[in-house]
Amino acid sequence: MAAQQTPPPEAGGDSPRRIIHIDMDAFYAAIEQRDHPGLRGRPVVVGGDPGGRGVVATCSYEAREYGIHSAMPAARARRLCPKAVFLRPRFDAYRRESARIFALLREYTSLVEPLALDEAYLDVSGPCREGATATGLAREIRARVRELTGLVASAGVSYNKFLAKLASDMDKPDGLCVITPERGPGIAASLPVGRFHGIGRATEAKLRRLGIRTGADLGSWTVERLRPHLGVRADYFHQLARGIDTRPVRSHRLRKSLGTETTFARDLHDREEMLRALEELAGRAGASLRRRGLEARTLTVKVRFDDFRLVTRSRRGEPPYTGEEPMRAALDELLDRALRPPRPVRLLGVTFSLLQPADSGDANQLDLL
Ligand code: DCP
Ligand code: MG
Repeated sequence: MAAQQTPPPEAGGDSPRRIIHIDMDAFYAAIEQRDHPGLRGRPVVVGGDPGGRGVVATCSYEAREYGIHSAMPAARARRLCPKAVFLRPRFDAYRRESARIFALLREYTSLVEPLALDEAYLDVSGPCREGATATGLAREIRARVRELTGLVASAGVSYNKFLAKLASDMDKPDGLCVITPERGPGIAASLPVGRFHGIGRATEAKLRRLGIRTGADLGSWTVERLRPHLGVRADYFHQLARGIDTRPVRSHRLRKSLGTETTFARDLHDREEMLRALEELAGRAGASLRRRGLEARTLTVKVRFDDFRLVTRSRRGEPPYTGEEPMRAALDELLDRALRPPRPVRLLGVTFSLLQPADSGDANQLDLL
């Protein structure tokens, strides 16, 4: 009942935390438009070769009006908007801007958690500055980022990470949105579960089959009933549905690996089909690698067979994997080594590990990670 909803009693005592989520607008594309004034106001797509099999890393908001978005094949983007300007990424420039932005964020608190080159959580619950509200700080950060870099940051302010990130997306681009403890539970309740942190397409489809579409639907189930469907994550999602998220902001989050996997509704028998699935998984994992400005020394393919036997096969990349390169040959080799002997497959996964900053050696970049 809405009338009975009180602000969530989150960990950390009676006073709610104050979290800011910063996310730069069209980050790579905005840097290109800033550095090449002729591109301002025009559809700009940054990514792979539209003549080949490249994908879109990001695009300017002008390009988004044509339906272009991240992770789409660049060839398709060009069909949607032939007059768009296609550029290859200049990672050095993006990393340099990122380092400057993070240095600025750290003036406000040491509790800065990077999520990507252009994205971070700040916990400003502590004594940041006498009398400053989190919203006031977010406003100031946005103004200073613009002054320092000529780029636009959107910000979300709330009492936890989940809602702060949601908020930064709400008024994008050039947005500042605040979700108060009074509004949080209602917003979480009305949210489609696909927007929840950690609920991907597969989980979303599974929940839909159970008749769960929104946070309110999810919250109306008990954790015990959800557990068979969501496993260990049932509690976490159940809390999100009520606007509760106790994850702390971690300033030194050292990632060891990055990967993604999927369990198929029906076992795969066809090798070509397996290879295509692996390519898709590698594409997604590669995008997270690029977003974080990382490269990986090792690529691992994970296969679970219909008899539940699990096999992993790895290989080293020389030079390291950046998430940019065609993966088919490497995946083909790993699949070959895993399928001995061949059997139907119920799960496939791709993981990048032994991560390092792309073109390492930059102290600021190491700091960012
Ligand atoms: N990126 C990428 N591949 C993806 C997604 C993103 O290479 N599949 C890169 C390019 C983006 C940067 O990471 O500029 C930041 O990602 P965001 O999701 O924050 O996207 P943008 O900053 O470009 O746009 P916005 O945040 O305004 O939606
Ligand atoms: Mg962004």
